[in-house]
Amino acid sequence: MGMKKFRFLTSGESHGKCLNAIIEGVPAGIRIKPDLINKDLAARQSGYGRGARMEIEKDTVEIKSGVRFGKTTGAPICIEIKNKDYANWEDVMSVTGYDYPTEEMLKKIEEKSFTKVRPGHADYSGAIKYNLSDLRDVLERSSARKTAIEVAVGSIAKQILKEFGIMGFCHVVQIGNAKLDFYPKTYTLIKEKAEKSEVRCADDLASDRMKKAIDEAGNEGDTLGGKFEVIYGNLPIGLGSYVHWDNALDGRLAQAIMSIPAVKAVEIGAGVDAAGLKGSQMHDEIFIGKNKEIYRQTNNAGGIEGGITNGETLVIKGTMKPIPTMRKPLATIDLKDMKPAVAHFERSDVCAVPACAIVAEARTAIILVDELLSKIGGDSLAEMKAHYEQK
Ligand code: EPS
Repeated sequence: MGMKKFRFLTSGESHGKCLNAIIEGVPAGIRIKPDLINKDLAARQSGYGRGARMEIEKDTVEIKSGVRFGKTTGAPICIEIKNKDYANWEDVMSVTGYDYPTEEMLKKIEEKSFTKVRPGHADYSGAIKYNLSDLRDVLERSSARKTAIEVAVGSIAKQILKEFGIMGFCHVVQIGNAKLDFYPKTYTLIKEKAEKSEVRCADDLASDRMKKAIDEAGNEGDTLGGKFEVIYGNLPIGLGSYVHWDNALDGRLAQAIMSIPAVKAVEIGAGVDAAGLKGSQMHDEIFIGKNKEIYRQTNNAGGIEGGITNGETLVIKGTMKPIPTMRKPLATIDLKDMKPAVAHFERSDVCAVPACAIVAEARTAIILVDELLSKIGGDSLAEMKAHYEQK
């Protein structure tokens, strides 16, 4: 995606040494708290239905450059998360070949190679695109493990946004067929309740139904998808643009969230329900209060009109498909001999919707901070704040 001001690249494999990122465009003077990054990383790891890998890892960030005495200096920031599981994969994920491999090493490498493609994963198209014969090479980078470092980048973006009072959260509204029917009245309540739930859902009864659905799917060797919401409040009016399609904020957010592994749909505000509404039901009427303040009573636009923030709360929904790595045998082909086969299974999650919501919250922050920096500019927090006052 064409980022404008806040740019970053990540690298790393699921079972390689580490995941890392270099971030550029962070103004000087921003206080970066590693504890807040680690809190987001822990949130991404949590959630009922996660697999055994999450018991091995305890994702923590190491800031390697660009921060001094707790504050950004304006230099690029390098961050790293170590894969604890690498200790069990050193031979299989070795960067160099072996001149004298032991029998044991060869056995391990062979054991971890696979050619039976998992329908729904990147295996088949990835092997053909990159001309790879061992699907291990596709799995390692296509794995959702890489979203850990994206959450760390997003956490830094969130710390910049917080300087301007812009805050967000996410919550789960559906897992399988279990839905959140009754929303707590305020966003504060939704956030508080969701953070206490094992499935990040703001209603206890719905949480129980979701957990039950996960148990049932897990017992059958199956997996479940679902739906989540990302909410950001206190946004200034004017982020995004109607002038060119690639600058429309709804378009940029949709791209950022659609490209999270397993996401199949993104909605803003009323989203797909807009199809059945009349114009008079859909559009959020504008009123002026006693003190000349402008307010609305509805937010079907989800905080964006004409591709631009309109000062209302940003509401995005994302839909995640069920994870394609599953114990239940799926018909497929073996690329080794092009014969029918049963798909490869490697330990996996039954459901990762709560984790996906955390990734979406992080990616939203990345787009919002990029838009904020593009709008107001500034090489330091002080300069940004001065510009923000004048906006
Ligand atoms: C993940 C780590 C992975 C998977 C999961 C997400 O770890 P491992 O493959 O070692 O079990 O648990 O990835 C997938 C299910 C997938 O299909 O990509 C993580 O850190 O989020």
